[in-house]
Amino acid sequence: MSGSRSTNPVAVGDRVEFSPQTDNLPGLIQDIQDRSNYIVRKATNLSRRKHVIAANIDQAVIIATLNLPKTSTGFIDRFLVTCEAYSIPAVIVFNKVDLIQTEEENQTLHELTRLYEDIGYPCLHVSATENTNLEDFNNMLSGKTSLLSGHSGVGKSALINAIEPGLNLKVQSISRAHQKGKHTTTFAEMFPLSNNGFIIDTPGIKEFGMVDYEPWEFCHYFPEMRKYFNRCRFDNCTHYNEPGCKVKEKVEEGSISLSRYSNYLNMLLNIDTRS
Ligand SMILES: Nc1nc2c(ncn2[C@@H]2O[C@H](COP(=O)(O)OP(=O)(O)OP(=O)(O)O)[C@@H](O)[C@H]2O)c(=O)[nH]1
Ligand SMILES: [Mg+2]
Ligand SMILES: [Zn+2]
Repeated sequence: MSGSRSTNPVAVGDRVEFSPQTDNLPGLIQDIQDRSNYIVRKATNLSRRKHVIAANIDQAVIIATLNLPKTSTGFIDRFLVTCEAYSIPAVIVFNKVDLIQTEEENQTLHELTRLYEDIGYPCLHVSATENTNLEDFNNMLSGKTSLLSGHSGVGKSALINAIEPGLNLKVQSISRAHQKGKHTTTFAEMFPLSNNGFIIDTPGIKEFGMVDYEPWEFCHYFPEMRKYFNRCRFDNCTHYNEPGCKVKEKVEEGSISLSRYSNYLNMLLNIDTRS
């Protein structure tokens, strides 16, 4: 693997040819099959080498919560953009619905669900502790390799345990659960499920690296904007402040959500300021 641009030759989810241990010799990975897709984290040193977090992923599942901790739409959209960039189908699972008490919170949950389902991202409402809709969650994962992600404390490990108790993953203690940003799961690990699926539990996606793109290509990662590509006055329109912009027109009309559009701009402008 010399000359590899990756810091790790083998990643979670890789399919390999393996010769088992013989005599006193350790087993050997002989070959790694081509990956259908993979996600990377930028290596921390200044070299351009990347760290492959996981490979051969059928779908990415973002676990989101409205409170304890609150998942922002900025976080959800960044995750979805990453999935689009890597061509990984994404679904959104809202966990801890048992904690939803007010009508306002309930309305927020349903508005978010409608927003993302209209764009094409399936959503589920579950509770790991109250056993709500866990059968749907289980079916969603059945027979597939799923990458599970979300802020620390949203209940990723609790949800896996709820559908696969035998795994007995470590779950944050109640006293710790209210502190944001404490990662109980510290590296990507893959677990087999009885439904013939596999799950890759990752420690948050903060560090996921993005692929390289030009600013005017960025709207490709927003399916509801992608369809207006080439409909603006300028071919290289970034839908920021150019005149004759179809996307901005759709935002004003209300058919593209303002929250998605502002998160788009935030991400776009960060690209511009990136050295
Ligand atoms: N009320 C409620 N609490 C939950 C639910 N799911 C998980 N929790 C609690 O939330 C806390 C965090 O759960 P974990 O499963 O450890 O969260 P995690 O996403 O795996 O966190 P990291 O491994 O740090 O990324 C624990 O105290 C769980 O008991 C739920 O549906 N409802
Ligand atoms: Mg965990
Ligand atoms: Zn435009």
